[in-house]
Amino acid sequence: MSGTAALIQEVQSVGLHVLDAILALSTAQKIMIVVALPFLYSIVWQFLYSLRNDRVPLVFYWIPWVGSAIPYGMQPYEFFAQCQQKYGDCFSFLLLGKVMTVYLGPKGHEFILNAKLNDVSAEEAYTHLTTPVFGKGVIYDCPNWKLMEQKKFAKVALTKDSFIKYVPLIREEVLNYVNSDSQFRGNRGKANVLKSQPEITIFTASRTLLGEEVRNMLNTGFAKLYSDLDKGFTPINFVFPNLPLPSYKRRDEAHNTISSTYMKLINKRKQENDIQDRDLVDALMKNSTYKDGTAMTEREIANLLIGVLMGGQHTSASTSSWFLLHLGERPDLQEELYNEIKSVLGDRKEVTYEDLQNLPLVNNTIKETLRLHMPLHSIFRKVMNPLQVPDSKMIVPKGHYVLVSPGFAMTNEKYFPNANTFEPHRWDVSQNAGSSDSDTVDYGFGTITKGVSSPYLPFGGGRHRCIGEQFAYTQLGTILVTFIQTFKWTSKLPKVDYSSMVTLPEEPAEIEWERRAE
Ligand code: X2N
Ligand code: HEM
Repeated sequence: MSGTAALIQEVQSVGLHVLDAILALSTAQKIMIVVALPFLYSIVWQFLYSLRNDRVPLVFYWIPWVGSAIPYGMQPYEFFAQCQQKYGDCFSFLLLGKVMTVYLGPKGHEFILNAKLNDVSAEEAYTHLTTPVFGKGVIYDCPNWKLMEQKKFAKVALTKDSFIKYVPLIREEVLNYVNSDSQFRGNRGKANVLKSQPEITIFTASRTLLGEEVRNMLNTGFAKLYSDLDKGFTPINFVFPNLPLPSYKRRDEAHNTISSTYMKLINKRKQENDIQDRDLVDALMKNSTYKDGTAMTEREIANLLIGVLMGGQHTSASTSSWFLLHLGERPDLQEELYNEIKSVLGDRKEVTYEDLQNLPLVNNTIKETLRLHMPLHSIFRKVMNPLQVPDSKMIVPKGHYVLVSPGFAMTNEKYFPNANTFEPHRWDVSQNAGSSDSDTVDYGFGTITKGVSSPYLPFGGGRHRCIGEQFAYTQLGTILVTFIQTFKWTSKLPKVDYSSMVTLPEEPAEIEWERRAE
């Protein structure tokens, strides 16, 4: 390293001479230099960095601080593929002042999702984004062990017994929506899925997880608060957590009002001694005392409710938008789904949780949608201790970030033949068969598979693995069945918008629907 140090000194001494020359220049020339300096510095810095063999190769960039934000932000998977060609599976890039080390493929999944708790931190990576939205004391505003317990507390409302109760409620909400919303008037028409799916998602999730009281508030001005809070949960907030802008102020106000409203609900149920097993509110009121004996406060329970609902909202709305748009291009699949549903339900229209377990094409449609459109295209951790890249001399230093992208592997020919074709039947044979790693582990919220080297990880893996998978499948399955029972539709598949929190379809994202004859 002394060679590098000497080089730096040399550059510095040259710099001093240059400074003298600069002072003799005209103002216009001086301004030019002030502008050019950061560029020069960044190029020199990148050159020196490239000489180090203990560092992961860094993708070259022209614009200081911004780095590779534009190619990454516009087309992350294409950007990753280009980097992979040049550097292999492991490379670093600069994203708005943060050095991100990517490791593509199953080895990367293992490296990052199963990294040691002491070495990487999710809360350090996400808290600036999530804490203003969810609030204090929960998810990424608390030590990891508390998150593990919060996931355990929440899972009580995400069991088979709960889902049996949720399915009819979800169906009722969907039917109510498609029979009353202006986009679904008459016997045929057009609907923007970027409007309908977020609404259907919030109605169904609120009705099931938060209960009837909160669901009914959404018919009032309360819905505007969700929209304000939502606008504070974007990549812009990830980069700039706090700016003196109206949208940030509205985010904070919306958070406070929603949080207080949930607390009032908790208090009301407490006072009326009305604590049952209806929803997540009941579940958390009954069971939210940490193993060290401290109980979650009412404010923290309210914030956990906000966080869980917000997470499920974006991911699920994106997924149902995408399956509607893909199926719009595949009327043959809609008929196949219709026949599958008919053959299992017979003359009955009311789908049940048990029915959903007997509808493989419904579930494979969701599975295939998640393969092509994993809602979270990037998962981050902040590096807390120097981290060695396996089987190499490369060290990711403290303060950098690691980024894992299962969605990249999930859309890659190497793992999925005809990777870009939407084909739910590709999953027909392998229904849970050949699950080679039966090794399990429990980080505190139930047993999950230990290995994360599968290329297919829409719900992540390791200690931060999703707890919402079964809820999502139940919610999405019921929405899909109800749509297939009610409509036939066509659509043209839009491009992907990667600049949102989740991978969304670009506008216009429309389906042309027609009601099925009774
Ligand atoms: C300006 C294009 O757009 O060049 F929510 F209880 C709740 C996930 C955090 C993703 C951050 C950056 C994109 C820059 C584009 C809960 C259900 C969770 C799990 C650059 C020019 C939250 C930030 C997205 C950076 C991409 C994940 C979610 N299950 N929900 N340039 O958090 O789980 C939860 C968990 C994050 C991101 C980005 C740009 C539990 C541009 C043009 C523009 N990302 N992103 N969840 N970019 N440009 C969640 C984990 C956690
Ligand atoms: C974590 C995906 C729905 C709650 C995660 C992670 C992924 C994910 C990839 C890991 C994040 C990381 O490692 O940083 C999805 C997808 C969904 C979905 C694709 C729907 C299709 C839901 C729902 C809920 C939920 C409906 C709640 C009911 C959570 C929670 C975590 C999580 C609590 C744990 C966060 C952590 O431990 O850091 N999800 N999710 N998710 N998800 Fe989901």
